Amino acid sequence: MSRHPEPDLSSCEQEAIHAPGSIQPHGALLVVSATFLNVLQASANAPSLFGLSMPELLGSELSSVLGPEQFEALRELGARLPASGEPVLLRAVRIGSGPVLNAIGHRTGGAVVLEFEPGADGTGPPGGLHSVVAAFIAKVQAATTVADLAQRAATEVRALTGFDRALVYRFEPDGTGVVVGEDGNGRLPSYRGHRFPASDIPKQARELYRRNRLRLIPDVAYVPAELVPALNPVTGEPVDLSHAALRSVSPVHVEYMRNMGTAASMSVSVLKDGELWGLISCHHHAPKVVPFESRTTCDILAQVLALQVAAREHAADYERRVEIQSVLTRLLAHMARADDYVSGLLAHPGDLLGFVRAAGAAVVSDGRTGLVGRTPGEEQVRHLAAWLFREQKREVYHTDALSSAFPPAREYAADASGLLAVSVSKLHPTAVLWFRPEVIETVRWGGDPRKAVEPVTGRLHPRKSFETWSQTVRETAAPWLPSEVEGAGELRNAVLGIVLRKAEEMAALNV
Ligand code: BLA
Repeated sequence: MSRHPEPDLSSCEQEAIHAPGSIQPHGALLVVSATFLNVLQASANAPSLFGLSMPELLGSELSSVLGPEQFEALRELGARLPASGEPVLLRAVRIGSGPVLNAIGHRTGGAVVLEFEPGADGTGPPGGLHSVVAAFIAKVQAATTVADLAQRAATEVRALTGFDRALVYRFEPDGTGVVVGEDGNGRLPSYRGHRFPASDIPKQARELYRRNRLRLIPDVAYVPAELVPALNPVTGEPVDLSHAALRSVSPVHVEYMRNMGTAASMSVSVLKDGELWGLISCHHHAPKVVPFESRTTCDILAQVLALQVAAREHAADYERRVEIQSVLTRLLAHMARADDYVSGLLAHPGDLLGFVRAAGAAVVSDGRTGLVGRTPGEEQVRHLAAWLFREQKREVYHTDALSSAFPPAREYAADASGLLAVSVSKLHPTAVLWFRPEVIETVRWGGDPRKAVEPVTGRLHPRKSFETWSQTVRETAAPWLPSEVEGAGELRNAVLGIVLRKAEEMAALNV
């Protein structure tokens, strides 16, 4: 089975999830003019909240809906809403004798979206939310690995929100996701270490989650409340709810959550260097609302996690680059001292292999093949190099699954599933090849990824079972790091310099 089984998702990715035209009804939403004066659109559940009929609500000025005092306060705060569209908790409001609600506002297009949702329940953590953040910063500084960081973040977010389970979910370069930290009370199954297909969170959802870092589904059994009228009367377009906390979620995802046996979820984006690194994803067996203040605190924790992850990854990358440069310097010296660079490289196997952490290496030059460490046979290496010269136009080639690109490599997959190769000269076929052995990996998936999507009558459906499904991945090696690939490129340039100089010397001698 191929390493990354992925079904065709084009129809998933096309759903306009940012503008569903409806909301989740645990709160109510008004789209008002930028001046705050007129109500342009209202969610179908807003009339009962405000004690007005829909025509009254839509025909009203906001001041008469909220009462003059609350209106003035909201308008003043609303005038300062950021143009970026970031939602802001404006203030608590009370409509008639109803409960206290949080009024949250943000700008979208030329309008303002006001959301009214259940407020703080008075059960915040002792010492306030800032003390949670301060304590978390101290804890993550003590963490030694990214897994440790992720674990602490999961524990903290669960402690803060009371969800049954909190997962830290990291995206891999191929779009799949791995649960790298988890905290739970045992009520929902554990997915620690499990991998999930890329299709579980399609492309446009990831893009949305990069722009808006938080989403909440308090009750998956909700009946959406439509916006009335469906189109914004000023623009004639559906209103963009990308930043709305109440945005109705994709029906496919609702089905996914039901299949998974979860009644409520919240997920917070973890952004590293502006990109979506992962999510902190929380679930509950029963409906659950998380107030704005706690959500914001979770967002801060997620960003602290991201900064710490970035700091550690950058430090590791820097260390590796320094190491590569020092080995490169030694390799250059070996080449300069030897009669020819091939012997210079081969005479110092420790450096040649350690340079890119390879188990074997080969230097192929003008029909000569030198091998060190764990490599395929000489004939096989020559055959492989000929393929590289013929098919691979790039000067630096790397793969962690050689047999997928070059099937004859199946024969020696145990020794060489990873290949990093630089071709120096086409004229006198010269190349340096590094090999990494096969690492047989057992991947535990959260459900069979070949059944990630079930195409039933026109619309795609998510899978029904999330039972662990183990896959044995063969003929792959530990991936090459960007610093190693770049280091190999630098070595190539140095060798090229030597080869050119030699060619010039030969030419001069011939004159
Ligand atoms: C959204 N999918 C999501 C979200 C998560 C997952 C966390 C964000 C919304 C939320 O916080 O609940 C996936 N949930 C997971 C994973 C785990 C989990 C991996 O608990 C692991 C433990 N989903 C499918 C298929 C499609 C799909 C086949 O399985 C498309 C055809 C779509 N998922 C989908 C869409 C969204 C989504 C469209 C966006 C929902 C929205 O924000 O409107």
